Amino acid sequence: MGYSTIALHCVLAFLFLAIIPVNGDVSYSVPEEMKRGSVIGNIAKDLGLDLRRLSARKARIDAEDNSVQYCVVNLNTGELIVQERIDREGLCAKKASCVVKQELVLENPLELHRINIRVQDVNDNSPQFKEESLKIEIQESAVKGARFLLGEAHDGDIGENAVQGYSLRQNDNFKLNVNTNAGGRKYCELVLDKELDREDKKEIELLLTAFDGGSPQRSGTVVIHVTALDANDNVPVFTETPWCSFCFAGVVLVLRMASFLRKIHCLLICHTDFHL
Ligand SMILES: [Ca+2]
Ligand SMILES: [Ca+2]
Ligand SMILES: [Ca+2]
Ligand SMILES: [Ca+2]
Repeated sequence: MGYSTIALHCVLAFLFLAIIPVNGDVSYSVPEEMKRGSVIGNIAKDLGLDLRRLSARKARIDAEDNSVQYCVVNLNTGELIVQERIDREGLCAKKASCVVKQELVLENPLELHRINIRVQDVNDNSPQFKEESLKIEIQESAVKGARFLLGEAHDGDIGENAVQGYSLRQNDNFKLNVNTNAGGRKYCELVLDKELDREDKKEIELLLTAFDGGSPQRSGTVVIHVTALDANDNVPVFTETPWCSFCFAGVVLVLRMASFLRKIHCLLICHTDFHL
């Protein structure tokens, strides 16, 4: 195919698109995850179309740019009906605005209407930590006020439906400090409130909860295993055991016997000298 033929096709395609009348847009705002078969709105009514001619004009929904066709039009009622799952997180991730674009196509004469479906977030995700449990090792010599970063939980939802805060189950040694990073996300750290004593308690189990601001509220938890590492904070101390007591008594007895024998020996020598 030569360049001239391609150019001709391009021109024809352009002319074809140019002569399709694109009429007014229509917009709807719907919550994500509506059930299949749910009614988004009455598009025939909203566009002022003649309901009796929808079938004759072969009214149908097309997906713009060949993406998924999320809805269909009911030719009897003119209603726009959900056909595919509309998952805001899958479509738009963390974007603040999420719009699905579809088209209503009519024939005789050919007519297009753009449909913008604004997808509203629903609180259908709970905050989640990367791991089910965390392990932290802390020197028992760590001082009160020492901080240990815990990171953050993730929630696929946006706005109030995303993570709003954290809480730490009541315990003897730690408090929780919640900060906000440059991107506006909240993260937390453990703050040592009462110093550890490995000799008293080597292992401590904490429960950290992240919660969102949705309604109903959702939350996620992670167990934190804290291990107190040994510091050389004890001087050696002798302790009296039954065995040591026995040893000590034995030593005393031996010394006394030695003293007694020395006295006997002395008396014998003196006695011998007296007779000589
Ligand atoms: Ca969803
Ligand atoms: Ca959501
Ligand atoms: Ca959520
Ligand atoms: Ca120690």
